[in-house]
Amino acid sequence: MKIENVKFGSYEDRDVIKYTLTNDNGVSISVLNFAGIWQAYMVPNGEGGQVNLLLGADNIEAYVNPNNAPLYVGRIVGRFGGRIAKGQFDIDGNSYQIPANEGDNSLHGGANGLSQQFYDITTSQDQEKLQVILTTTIGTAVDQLPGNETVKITYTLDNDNGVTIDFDGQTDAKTLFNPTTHAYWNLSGEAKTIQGHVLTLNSTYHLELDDEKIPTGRKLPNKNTPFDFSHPTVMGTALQEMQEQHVPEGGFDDIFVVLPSNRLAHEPVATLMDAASGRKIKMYSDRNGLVVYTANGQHADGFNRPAGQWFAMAMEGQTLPDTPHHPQFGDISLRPGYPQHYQIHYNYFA
Ligand code: FUC
Repeated sequence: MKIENVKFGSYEDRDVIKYTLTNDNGVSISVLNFAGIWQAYMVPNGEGGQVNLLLGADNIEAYVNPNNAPLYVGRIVGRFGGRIAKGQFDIDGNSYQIPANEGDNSLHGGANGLSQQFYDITTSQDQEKLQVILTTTIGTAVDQLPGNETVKITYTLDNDNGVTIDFDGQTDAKTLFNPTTHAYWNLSGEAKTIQGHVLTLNSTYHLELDDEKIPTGRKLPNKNTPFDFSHPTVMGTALQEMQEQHVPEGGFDDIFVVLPSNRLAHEPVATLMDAASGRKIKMYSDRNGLVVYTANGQHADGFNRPAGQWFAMAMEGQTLPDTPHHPQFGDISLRPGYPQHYQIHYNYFA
């Protein structure tokens, strides 16, 4: 087991540092102090080498290139993931207005959210696991949201090759907290898209969205649609069905209602397998939403998969978006004195 760090470049006159945690099996994860980027999840490739299960780049320029930055590759997204209609929300009868950064709406924590921040880093290890702990305090002057919110993101790699991301938030004034990871998966490790991946979701419904991708409030049944991943389903087939239905996105950018993983019934929200290699990830999340985004029509250069649509897919575990306007979806308010904790966990199988 070991923890190493190396300079990964610089951005905004600050050093970007890459932390690499390696377990007793030689499996490693790498995380950056900028944006909490999860840069690598390296596992044996079965041929004596290693493969990165994640879309990643080996230099910071690829991530911050203005063409690529809107993909949020590997970043921690917050204070909220997804869209808040018109940047407007109420907490306990008080109204708040935050700036729009996508049309009239606020997306992924706004223009200067957690995905744009540097974090302070500590590390720790014991016999079973290694951790890199990222903390920052984000306030109104930075991202225009109310409250000074202290956020702690903990990446843990264990000796079973599993990865856990813990999200902790606390605040000095009422605000929002619905963070997620924008990691993109491509388990193939080759010049391939995710069309050969097989996806299973613990989901019966997805959200109806308007043409700005804001939930209408209706839940639509997945059954008999390309959204039915209740049984292992080849992504290429589902994507082709989406294209036949002429969805404007040309793939998935959709919000699934999932059964949260909990202690009593610890079922994954998602299982993703690369059929050719047999590599498989089981994803556990304690929240009721999962955004599946297949990087449609994206031509992002500089990453470890050839630029092009469907070169990787994000699975964003979060509370269903736009809860301020759809209280039945949940509550992402964060109140002083009531710290909040969320967790996403991945098991790896080969
Ligand atoms: C998902 C999508 C968005 C956006 C982003 C990179 O959360 O819902 O449309 O493109 O990822």
